[in-house]
Amino acid sequence: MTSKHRKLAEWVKDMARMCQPDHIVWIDGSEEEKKRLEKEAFASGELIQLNQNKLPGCVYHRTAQNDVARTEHLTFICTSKKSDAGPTNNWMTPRQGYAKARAIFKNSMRGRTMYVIPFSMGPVGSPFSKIGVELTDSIYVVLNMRIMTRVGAEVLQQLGSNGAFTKCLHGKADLDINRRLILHFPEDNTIWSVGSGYGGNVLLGKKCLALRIASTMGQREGWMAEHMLIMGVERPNGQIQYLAAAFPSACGKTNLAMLVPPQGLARKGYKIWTVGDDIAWMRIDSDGNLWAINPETGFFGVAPGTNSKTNPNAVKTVQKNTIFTNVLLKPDKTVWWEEGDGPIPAEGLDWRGYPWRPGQKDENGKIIKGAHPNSRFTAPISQCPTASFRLQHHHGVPISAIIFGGRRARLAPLVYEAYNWEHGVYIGATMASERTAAQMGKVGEVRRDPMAMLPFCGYHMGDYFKHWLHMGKAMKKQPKIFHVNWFRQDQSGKFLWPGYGENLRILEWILARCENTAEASKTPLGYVPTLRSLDMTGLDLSKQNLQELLSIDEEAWKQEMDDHESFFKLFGNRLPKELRSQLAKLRRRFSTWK
Ligand code: GTP
Ligand code: SPV
Ligand code: MN
Repeated sequence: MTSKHRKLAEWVKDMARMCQPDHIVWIDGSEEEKKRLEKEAFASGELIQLNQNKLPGCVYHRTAQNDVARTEHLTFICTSKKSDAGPTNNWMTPRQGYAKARAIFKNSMRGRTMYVIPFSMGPVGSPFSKIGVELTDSIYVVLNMRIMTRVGAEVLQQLGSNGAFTKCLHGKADLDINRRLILHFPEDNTIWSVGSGYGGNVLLGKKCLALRIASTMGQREGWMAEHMLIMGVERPNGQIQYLAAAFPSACGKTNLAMLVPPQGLARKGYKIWTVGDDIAWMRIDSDGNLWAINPETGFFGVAPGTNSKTNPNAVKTVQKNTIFTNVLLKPDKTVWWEEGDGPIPAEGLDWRGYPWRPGQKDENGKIIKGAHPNSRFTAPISQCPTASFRLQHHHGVPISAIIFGGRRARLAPLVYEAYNWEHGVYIGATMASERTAAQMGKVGEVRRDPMAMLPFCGYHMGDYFKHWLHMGKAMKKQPKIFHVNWFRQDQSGKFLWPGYGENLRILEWILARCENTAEASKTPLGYVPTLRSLDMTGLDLSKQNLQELLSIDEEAWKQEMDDHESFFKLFGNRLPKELRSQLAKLRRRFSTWK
């Protein structure tokens, strides 16, 4: 396979001249190709074939030990002007970026093959969709991209002889963290990633293109690229309402997107439809409303904590054709992870490849985990029992509500509703969450993560807030905006809310609010459910706990508002005045409360 696209062919040649691969192979997306690549990777040890009776089509991969999560400190937005990257991004000039990375890429593919992956984010040919071409020297990346995106001949055909595409270059080089860079060049529609083999750093269609680069395109072209799940909730009358929800990494998007209704609500006959679990591209359609697609075709989900109780649909999804990364390998060539299904295995090889037994401790007395906390599965959405029938739909689904949320052990109530779009943008802009294992750094530290986009917004975040306000004004009917917190804890550090499937009780309230049929009380934060407005049938939760979950601690919020204020200072005069005025309104509501 080659291309009649002259610029594409030239670019591939240029990159090959720099990286010096022994071979160049164009990816066509065929089954035969998959078998061939797997066989090669089994032989080299890049992949291990799993038990084909128990896990047909599944493979296993380990990354380097220092390469298990996104490295935000090595991720850069390379623009001519620093102010275009803004205060929340690492910045270099394009010149610096290319020069630094070129030195690492140079000759780095000697003895290796360079794969050329034409891919489409979004259904091929949809008005939402964007095309990219990723060059990589990793079979693992090729096999992941084949699951996560639409690849191959069909995409090349759509590209034609001079279509636009994002130039994505990835090389493992020597996997040295000191020679690792994830660079974005929005002015050139280009991404260069070198020195890593971890998902979010190397599957360039995902965070790099579909969020960082796409967010800049969205700002320019009048649409939105967001770190959001998309799901539909169907009622027995057949009516489906769709929600989009932005939670930071490892805060529950995959779980919510495919939730199973709890026993107590079974009589109501809800059915859940999963459209996406990580990324939403949203635009205003000809009806004036907000519509969304999931540009991906697979899940790259967190493994630990996934089991038949917490997420039965994910468990069913990963029984075949799945790539497991950094989980525990059992002697029978099946896999396991902490809080996974089945008995804790008596032995296995841990994510680093070392012999492992339960309870084993390291030299500091800490329990050694079998699976890395950020170990992941890559699986096709089409295998999910709740996969939406609209996944291939070129116009996506209409969005009724947008939900923000994060991990806040103390502060944020279980759910509240914004007074209007502008207030909702304020809630999104001031979101915060405790850090998880999905990014390198100290786990548990609270950080502001506006719209869950802190690591993913490809331009000045002040302008990003402005874009949100602008989009709201351009819509005929704005979705309502909510904030949720599944992670509130009691004094002893136990979660107050059972979460997972039970979250449907909160979604039910949210959807009823969208139709003005649920009760709420006015608070300084927004509308909060009255105790009787939530259906708690079959849930063993004391009234006292529910009250605590919905409570607002005025003193703590005073501190929080001061924090919002100092966070806003970061954006200087590029902070939209509407957000400053929302903060003043919030302060005023607190001062006249009770
Ligand atoms: P990324 O793929 O990193 O963007 O993460 P995500 O937002 O899709 O998070 P995911 O659904 O994978 O959940 C991450 C972790 O949070 C898992 O360990 C889950 O078990 C846990 N989790 C998810 N939902 C809930 C919930 O409702 N309550 C509690 N307590 N934990 C949850
Ligand atoms: C996240 O960290 O938000 C993820 C996983 O979804 S990764 O693709 O690695 O970024
Ligand atoms: Mn994510």
